[in-house]
Amino acid sequence: MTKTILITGATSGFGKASAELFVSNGWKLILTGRRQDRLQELQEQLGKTNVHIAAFDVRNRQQVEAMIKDIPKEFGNIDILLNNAGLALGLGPAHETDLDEWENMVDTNIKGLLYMTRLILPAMVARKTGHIINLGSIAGSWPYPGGNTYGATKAFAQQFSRNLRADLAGTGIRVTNIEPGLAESEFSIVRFGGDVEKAAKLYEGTEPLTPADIAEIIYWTASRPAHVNINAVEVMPVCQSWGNFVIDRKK
Ligand code: NDP
Ligand code: 8X3
Repeated sequence: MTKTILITGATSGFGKASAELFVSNGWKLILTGRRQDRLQELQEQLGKTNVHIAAFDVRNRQQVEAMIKDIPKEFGNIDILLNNAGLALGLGPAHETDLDEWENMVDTNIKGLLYMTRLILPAMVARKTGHIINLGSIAGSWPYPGGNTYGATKAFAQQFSRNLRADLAGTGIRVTNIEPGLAESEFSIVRFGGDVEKAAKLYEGTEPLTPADIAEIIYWTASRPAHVNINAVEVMPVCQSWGNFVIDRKK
């Protein structure tokens, strides 16, 4: 039977690359994000019969509830929820950041993920099959200057994924947390408030991960045999490692 994946944040980056990969492997897609025009383009590109689109904001619980109610019957059996929508805002030190930006990251990366998971899970448990795949980050395990709230939201995704596994023991539901490092998408453009040049500078002279790299890892975790649960995948580009710890040397 054709399987269905619901992807949050499908309008760009990892979500879009995952949509392209899953549909090419015969999956049906529910694609979401705030940018309706991009969702429509994707639907045109990937095929109307296999793709349902829904534009909404994951921070808005009522919109999430309405979206789930409106899923057409033929897309109703969701096999994978890919909780991918997320963002980082700013890279300043904690004492200088904008509190609204912190709140936005918490609302998107934590509360959005919670709304989606809590509302989709019961049907998976009832069917005794399903897979929740969350987008964490290396920032959820490893601190760096300016990572502050972003990293903490990804630590939430990591620990929530583990706790979900504990709750879901015996249900057949799988849970995976994907933890990428430096990857080039719209992520840094968003992080730097739309400053495309500043974002491009971050990747200068590096060979970052690509959205296609991450989509392949997501697809791999999803296509393991049903008795295999990949708990987490931490992945960096070869050019990145743990070399950025700050040492305050007294002169
Ligand atoms: P992009 O900025 O390219 O994509 C982010 C996606 O999230 C977009 O489709 C955006 O859609 C969606 N989104 C953001 N806010 C909301 C919201 N409030 N409601 C609904 N959708 C939203 O970034 P990436 O593809 O790189 O990032 C995807 C995930 O991976 C994020 O969770 C990110 O934190 C994580 N990640 C990214 C890394 C990187 O270096 N790129 C590394 C590790 C993790 P729209 O704007 O249309 O709403
Ligand atoms: C994004 C990767 O290293 O910028 O999650 O935090 S990093």
